[in-house]
Amino acid sequence: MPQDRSFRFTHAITRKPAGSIIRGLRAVDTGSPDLALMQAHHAAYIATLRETGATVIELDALEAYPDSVFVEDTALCLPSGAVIMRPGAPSRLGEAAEMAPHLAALYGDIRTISGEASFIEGGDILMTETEILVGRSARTNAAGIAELAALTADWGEVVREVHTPPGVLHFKTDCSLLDSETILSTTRLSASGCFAGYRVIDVAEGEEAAANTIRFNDLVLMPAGFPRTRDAILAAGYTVREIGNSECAKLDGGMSCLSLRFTPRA
Ligand code: CIR
Repeated sequence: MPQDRSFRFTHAITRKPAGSIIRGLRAVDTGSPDLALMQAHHAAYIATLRETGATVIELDALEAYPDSVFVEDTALCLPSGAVIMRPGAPSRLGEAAEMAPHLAALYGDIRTISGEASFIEGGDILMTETEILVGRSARTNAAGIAELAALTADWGEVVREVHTPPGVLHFKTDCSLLDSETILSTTRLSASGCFAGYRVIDVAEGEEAAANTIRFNDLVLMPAGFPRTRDAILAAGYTVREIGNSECAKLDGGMSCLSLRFTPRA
């Protein structure tokens, strides 16, 4: 396995938010997202990824899929190849096939979750240096996880099934990787013991929405507005960039959802 595979990347793929985002899925209606503000936040996010030296591919908006800005859910990019997901939200199922050709153009080996009863979304998957943690959720089921494990076994991947806290959209809504041994997590998730063996930094109480960050090369991108969690990450020695996330948050989206991050292998 390449060293630091879980946070050092040469490439990212993003997709422009569509005007149809106002019809995007959300657990609780906290108001309609402002497309212009979301576009400004999205541009800042992409500029920050580029600041690390990475190539960022920006795909066109897909009006037919309101949630398609959240590209992370469509695929899992690994050192040996990419796996096309099978989103559990019916309105998002078609997004995966839209992503496949873009990854096929960069990767030599593309595999696809295809079982009729298998559902799995990238937001439920946390790749570390040594394993792939997959949280069962309302979007990801045991059949999807088993199929991912079978598809990636010959790449040397070890898949471990864990649980997403009740009422939480995705596993990674509540956690993120900061480096090869460190995970930022809400206490409601880490209390399950699923991060035994890792160093865990706690998200400040009341700032649970700050748990979804990304470590991308030398930077940690986190949503703006969570000063106590930001200070905890800074105190641990990371370089932080705060990105506006108010509009994506209305749709339960955060830092990880907005990109696929990878180092392609021919
Ligand atoms: C959804 O419910 O599918 C979108 N509104 C939000 C998806 C967020 N994706 C992610 O956390 N990976």
